[in-house]
Amino acid sequence: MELNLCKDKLVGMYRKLLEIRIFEEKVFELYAQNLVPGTIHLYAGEEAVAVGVCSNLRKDDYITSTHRGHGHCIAKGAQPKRIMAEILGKKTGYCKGKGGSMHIADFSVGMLGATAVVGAGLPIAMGAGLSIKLSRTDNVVACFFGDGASNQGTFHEAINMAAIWSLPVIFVCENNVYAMGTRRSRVMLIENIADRAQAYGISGVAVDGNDVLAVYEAAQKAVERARRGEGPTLIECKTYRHKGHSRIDPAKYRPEEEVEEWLRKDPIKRFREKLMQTEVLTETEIQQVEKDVLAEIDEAAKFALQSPFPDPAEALKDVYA
Ligand SMILES: Cc1ncc(C[n+]2csc(CCOP(=O)(O)OP(=O)(O)O)c2C)c(N)n1
Ligand SMILES: [Mg+2]
Repeated sequence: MELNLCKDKLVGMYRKLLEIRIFEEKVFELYAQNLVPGTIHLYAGEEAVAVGVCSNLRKDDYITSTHRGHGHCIAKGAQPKRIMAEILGKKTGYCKGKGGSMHIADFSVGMLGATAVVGAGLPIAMGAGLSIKLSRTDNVVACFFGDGASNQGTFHEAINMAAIWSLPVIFVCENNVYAMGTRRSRVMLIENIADRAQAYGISGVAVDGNDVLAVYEAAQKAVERARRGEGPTLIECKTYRHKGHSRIDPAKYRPEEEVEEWLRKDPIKRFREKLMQTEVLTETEIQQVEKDVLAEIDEAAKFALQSPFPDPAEALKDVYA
């Protein structure tokens, strides 16, 4: 193993990767049974990004998320059963069933919120960074966003402001090749989104987003820099979503060979192989982790399915402030 990480840490990362994948598979299964009232954007295939970054964060650090947020929530320590309940529109969900998949937040673990508005997490992360700086703590905030979002004005404004004020923000671009059905190369001429960091005078690095240890290492440097008060970093993680953009998208715009190539680079398969090759885990231990995670997600789904829907009389409660 290139990185000097203890067995507990590595197994914890493997478990999180798997938790996200199995959670998303369960969401898809429930959606197919018509049990999901709103839309969903699945994170399967991109797990190494959320896990590689969040494994460097403390509970009192922050993250902001996107419309594709289930994986970010789980990686930062939010409870899968309450995320699942929210997705199913149940009273026990994070927003009492009124927000759905794209509005999940859990301030108790520093998860500041998913958002349906592409690029909206960037200025929120910048603001959180400013609050950390003014409070003089050594916390950091990691901001997840897509390749599409990096063409929004918020990307440029938030990064520039974080740069000039040297805020403790780690900007994490999840470049999954597409923004809905639009290929990245149709909407930007540069190869690496990370190169945009130069325009703001900060460090930028592009990494294999399907290699959890590569993401971990890049995030570790960025987090250390931010904690020392040396300002933001832009990390571009090259990755791919296994499913279509959202629940109704069969993703016919993607060439079959491209999908197959990325499936071969599956982040979980790769990490599992590495853990076995380096004798961190045996086949039996791997199977045990998988069994535990399957049971945990089954339990989460059961909890969500058995929970009641919110009372219609409370429809407007907690909605307006
Ligand atoms: C401001 C805004 N513009 C457009 C949309 C519609 N929309 C939803 S997701 C999406 C694509 C986002 O692509 P990317 O940032 O690459 O994230 P990905 O879905 O690939 O994770 C678009 C255009 C929106 N929700 N908000
Ligand atoms: Mg994208």
